[in-house]
Amino acid sequence: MQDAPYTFEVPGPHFVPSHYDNHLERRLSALKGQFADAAAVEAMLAQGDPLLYEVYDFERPHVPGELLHGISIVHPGKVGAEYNMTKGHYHQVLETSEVYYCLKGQGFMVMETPEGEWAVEELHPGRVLYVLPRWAHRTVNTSPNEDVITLFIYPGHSGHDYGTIEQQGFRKLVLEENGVPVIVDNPRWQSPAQRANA
Ligand code: S6P
Ligand code: ZN
Repeated sequence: MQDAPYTFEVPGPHFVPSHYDNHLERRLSALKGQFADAAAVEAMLAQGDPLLYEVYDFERPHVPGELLHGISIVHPGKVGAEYNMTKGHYHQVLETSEVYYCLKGQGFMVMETPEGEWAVEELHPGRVLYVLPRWAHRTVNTSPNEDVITLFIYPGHSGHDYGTIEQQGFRKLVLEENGVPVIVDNPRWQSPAQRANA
């Protein structure tokens, strides 16, 4: 871990940081239950386990006052009709936010709150997205053959809650229909009231 102010470069076209501490790779098998088309997941896994996205980040203490930061790279592709995407998560400390700056590609950030509000914002190079506290977030790559690359920054004590999204996914899915992205309801999703009565 650095003990003096530091800089790094993110040179195009690949935007891999000039140095970093951690490199995470997430493959389809890690998102198995997240894609709507289970048969398409199984058919793809029978042929291998494609790399969906990568994260490069810097080691900083997980405490208030620090800002965790790095580069997220979501590769293009689809699972059935659904575009490649990240797992998505709430922050464990719900009242923490995040800034994303899109460096490359076309995609969406799919977001929702525990109360069932939802939002989908487009990502394109040069666009900054502020994810408010309480909003779960997932990056989706709708580019035909380009990575979606973002710089992210969030508070050191945020933590991650993946379980809530793993259980039922996001309220909205991003699918390809007639060659264009469409936002549709996720049939697996339940409202807070439905969940309470389940
Ligand atoms: C962390 C931040 C990003 C994601 C990354 C991968 O709070 O939102 O660094 O970790 O985009 O997504 P995920 O959902 O697998 O963590
Ligand atoms: Zn986050």
